[in-house]
Amino acid sequence: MVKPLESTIGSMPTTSPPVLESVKTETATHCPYCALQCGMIVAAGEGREVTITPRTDIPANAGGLCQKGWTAGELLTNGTRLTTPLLYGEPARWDDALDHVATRIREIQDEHGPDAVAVFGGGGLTNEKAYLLGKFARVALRTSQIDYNGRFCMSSAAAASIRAFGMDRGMPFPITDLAAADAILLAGGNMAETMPPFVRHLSGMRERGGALIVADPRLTPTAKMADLHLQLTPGTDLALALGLLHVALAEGYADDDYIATRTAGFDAVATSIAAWWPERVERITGVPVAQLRQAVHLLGNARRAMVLTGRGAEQHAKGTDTVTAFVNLALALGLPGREGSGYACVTGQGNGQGGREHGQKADQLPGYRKIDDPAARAHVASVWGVDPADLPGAGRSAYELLDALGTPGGPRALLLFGSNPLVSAPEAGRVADRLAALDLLVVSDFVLSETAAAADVVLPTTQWAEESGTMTNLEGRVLLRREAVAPPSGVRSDLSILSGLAVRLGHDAGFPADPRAVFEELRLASAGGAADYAGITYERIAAETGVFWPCPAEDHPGTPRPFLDRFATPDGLARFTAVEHRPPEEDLDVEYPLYLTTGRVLAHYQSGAQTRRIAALTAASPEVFVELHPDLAESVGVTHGEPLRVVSRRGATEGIARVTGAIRPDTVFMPFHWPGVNLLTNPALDPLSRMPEFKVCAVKLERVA
Ligand SMILES: Nc1nc2c(c(=O)[nH]1)N[C@H]1C(S)=C(S)[C@@H](COP(=O)(O)OP(=O)(O)OC[C@H]3O[C@@H](n4cnc5c(=O)[nH]c(N)nc54)[C@H](O)[C@@H]3O)O[C@H]1N2
Ligand SMILES: Nc1nc2c(c(=O)[nH]1)N[C@H]1C(S)=C(S)[C@@H](COP(=O)(O)OP(=O)(O)OC[C@H]3O[C@@H](n4cnc5c(=O)[nH]c(N)nc54)[C@H](O)[C@@H]3O)O[C@H]1N2
Ligand code: SF4
Ligand SMILES: [Mo]
Repeated sequence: MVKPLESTIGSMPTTSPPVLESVKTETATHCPYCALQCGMIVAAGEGREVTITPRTDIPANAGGLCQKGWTAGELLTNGTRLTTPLLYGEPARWDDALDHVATRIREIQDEHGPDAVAVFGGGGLTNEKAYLLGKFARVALRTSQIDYNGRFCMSSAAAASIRAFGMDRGMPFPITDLAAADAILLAGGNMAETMPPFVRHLSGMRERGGALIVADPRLTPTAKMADLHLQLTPGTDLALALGLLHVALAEGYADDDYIATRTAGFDAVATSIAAWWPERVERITGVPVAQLRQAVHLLGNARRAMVLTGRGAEQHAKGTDTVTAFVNLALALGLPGREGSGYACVTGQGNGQGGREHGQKADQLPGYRKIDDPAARAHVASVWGVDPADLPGAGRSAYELLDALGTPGGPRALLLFGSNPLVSAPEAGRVADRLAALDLLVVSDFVLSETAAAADVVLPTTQWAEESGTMTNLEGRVLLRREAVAPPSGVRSDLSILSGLAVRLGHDAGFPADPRAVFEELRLASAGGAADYAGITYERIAAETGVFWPCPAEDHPGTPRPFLDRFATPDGLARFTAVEHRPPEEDLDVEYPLYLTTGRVLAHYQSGAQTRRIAALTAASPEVFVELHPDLAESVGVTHGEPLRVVSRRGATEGIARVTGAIRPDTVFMPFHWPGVNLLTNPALDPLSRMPEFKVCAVKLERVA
């Protein structure tokens, strides 16, 4: 038994599934989790049990999956799955739940105005959902108050890419280019745990003799693979990048022809870099001068080189300037826009790239258009059949939105799709207070996440393998996620929820629940924008294993490497921008003498809402831990495996001490997959991207009696 859509998977090699008692339907689709969007085949039989095998036709994973991917099927059958709407904690009928939400929205907006209702989305939502959510906010709610968790993810890299290249295609080349490079500098990424199949591209490069340089305060599994590990102090990447550029210029590695013909603004940066001599950079970053030089030699002597950033470098109140400094280095070496070389941000969430393009951002309309651009408003309004003057303007960024909830003048209702901010937002204790101050909190989810548990109305939704839609992976390749099993009875898709609410708010048309219909409209709305999907169809995606945007017409091949001839700036030149290093927003002092940095472990995903419900993953990684150096452990008087309290100015939490020489003695690391860690983090925001400072704040340690 083969589903109709299967006839369109083209050259996909059908790997034979394990011997099965009954005939299974095989569906070629993608992983529910991260931005690598590994291709997988989901084989489903009579019940809802599925077997997952990796696809070999998707270059990003080429036959690989990580533990989260292999075990993703459990999400479908998990006993913790939501199947009934909850109205103030009680099971409710769908009509009653949706009627209640619509009535309360009307009442709240009548009393306080359209902006009293806010929407929060997620980078895990399909393009169709992200698009319809943005349209729902602007057209059905007429609110400006919409933003999403991508603000917490790659927004600094996005802002820096737009500043330098005029466009934000996180990785502006196919991922397979990595293996052909001769040197790669990875600042603040731990792909061996966050995207394990990505590692094959890095090791492919190393097997060819290429060099990997990793900047991380911890000797991570990724840093262990590296030829050179720069174990910098948290929050000092900006100084590091300035120092590398200083050495590169001083030692004659600047690509003068490239700088002259493909860039603007170099002179100001060259002047600003003069004071960043290596000894000064060593003092700030802790990276020895010899290693700074070695890194520059490896990059500068490479025929093809790449500079990559991950969240470690980006999630800072100076994240945009930090990425800009790395981009300046890449530009000086002549890398971006050259085949086989370049700068890339390694995007995180499943649809982290597509989710930032189609209008769930506070300042954005579909196609990566700016909401304050009159031409963009006119185009999108015409697709939506509304008056451009009726479209709201820009709203608050994610943290500012959460922080304003229930305050005088702030939103009084929040509709949340695809995020668990009670666990994942900075200074989460404050966010909990703000959510509690709302008149109405509505959460759509398929599990009772911490945030859903605090909601007035919970709407149980379909998940990855139970619905179709497009996802744009970290390369900018638009992929098709296909329905592989029928959803359990009682749940509705996010699109159907939006559609049902829109009808109740007086919009009988314009909010289809069918993903394909939404995608057809998205194509029109994005046409002519930076992220142009006009030429992409579900059939093409299936036949071509994905299409790279921009793709303005059906006979256009798509754009794997958008910057080869020119950058997306008005004059086609990339921009250097002079930036200055500054210390973390909250630096060390006598009372809080240690840096806390946060991040991920292999077995868990994000707030843990999904992976903490999967037995194999909780067995692999059962509890929150505090990674600390043996010297520090000794001075605190704690041994490996003992509980430990970590305290910041904003809150306190506990974890099990994990004593290891792999971390700097002045730094502790905690994963944020469990509630508690974000009680500590600092919500200081980057002035441009509004990214919070997740990666560095000051803490002290206390023994637990
Ligand atoms: N297993 C797993 N995989 C995931 C996810 C997950 O939750 N779990 N989430 C996905 C998402 S949304 C994202 S955004 C990506 C994130 O992918 P990564 O960016 O690889 O993940 P992080 O662990 O947040 O941070 C990477 C590294 O930054 C280091 N770091 C901390 N502070 C600093 C600093 O100041 N400077 C530098 N240079 N490094 C620092 C940390 O030690 C850590 O090893 O992963 C995706 N993949
Ligand atoms: N301290 C610290 N905090 C961080 C970070 C860090 O490095 N350190 N990283 C930040 C980053 S990079 C990110 S991306 C955020 C992520 O943090 P969150 O935004 O909380 O992301 P998830 O945990 O993936 O939450 C997604 C929720 O939506 C549900 N869900 C998944 N798919 C769908 C869907 O299609 N529809 C609906 N309705 N629901 C869905 C899931 O079950 C889950 O409950 O965390 C940020 N917070
Ligand atoms: S690397 Fe990411 S996309 Fe691939 S299997 Fe793991 S979680 Fe899924
Ligand atoms: Mo992320």
